Amino acid sequence: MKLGLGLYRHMLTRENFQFARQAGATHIVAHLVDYFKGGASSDDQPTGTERGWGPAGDPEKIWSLEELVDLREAVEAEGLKLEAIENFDPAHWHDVLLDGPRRPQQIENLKTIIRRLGRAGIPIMGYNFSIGGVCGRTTAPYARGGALSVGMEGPLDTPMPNGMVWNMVYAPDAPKGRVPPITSEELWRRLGGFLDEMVPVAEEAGVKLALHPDDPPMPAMRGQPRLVYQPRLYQRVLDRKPSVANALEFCIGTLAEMTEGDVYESVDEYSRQNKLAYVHLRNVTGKVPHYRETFIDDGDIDVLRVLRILKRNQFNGVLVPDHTPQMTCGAPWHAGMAYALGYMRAALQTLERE
Ligand SMILES: [Mn+2]
Repeated sequence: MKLGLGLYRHMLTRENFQFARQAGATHIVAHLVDYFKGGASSDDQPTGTERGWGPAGDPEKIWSLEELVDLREAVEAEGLKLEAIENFDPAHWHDVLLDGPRRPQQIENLKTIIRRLGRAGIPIMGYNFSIGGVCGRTTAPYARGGALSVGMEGPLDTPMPNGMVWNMVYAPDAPKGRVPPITSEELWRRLGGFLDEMVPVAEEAGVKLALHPDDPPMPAMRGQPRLVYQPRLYQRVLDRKPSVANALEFCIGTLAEMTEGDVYESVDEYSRQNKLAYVHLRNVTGKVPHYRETFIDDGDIDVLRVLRILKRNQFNGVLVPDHTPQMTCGAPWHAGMAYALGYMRAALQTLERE
């Protein structure tokens, strides 16, 4: 198992690559979507508002081969490897999620992105097939010592306005109105179509598509169904299109927030199938719709037990701290991440010696 750090777009700098290396990481997971244009404080994971995180990216500008290669080289220049890109930009695939008129063109663009990742030598594309996206969470001093953290204080049923998907705004001038609700079966049909078209391209490009479960894992949010909100639903994704390129961005915190199943059994079941492209690791207390993200040593999950299961099942991919509480100091995000990385590094060294 290898240790990595996830970095938001504005953090993809030499300083942050050095920070990751100094904290013991060997790999980087990079976000190219900018979640912070809506005014969220620039280092925190943003939480939703009525307009979500704000505007999506430029629909006409899909990520170029050159920028992907430049990023990989910048990461490698600091002695690290670029393991994955995390998340498509809603500007590039809103009609894939919504089954809108631009779907055929957007699918072609996503295929182009996957081929470019392959050519750039980036092995994984993480994605979250979700209409509501990461929404309905709150930020408050939930964690130990009053550290700012993320949680959930009940369901969010406010329907999404037109022009919004995945908790971002892709069409600010969309006519007034609400995105019409769909059924769960329709959402699975859309995922199936996406996998049928994308998986063969990913196989050929040598890239793994890795699906994140719904965060928060509720059966519905904002009037829209959600895909993977119980551990067993991950299996449905895998069975829909069996392939080495149809894999999981395995989020242990989200699994622990689910109302069914057992987090250790889920880790065992999916890692035994060798379906984990990479792992998001964090701790949490409670389950949806009332949970709080905690420091990695301080929640419901026995993290060492999780890591032992991964080791036993020979998972040799990358683990990144998912989110972490912000620590009270001049660099709240970095201190939180350094704390999580140090804990994870110690845990991995302990396992290596067992
Ligand atoms: Mn996650």
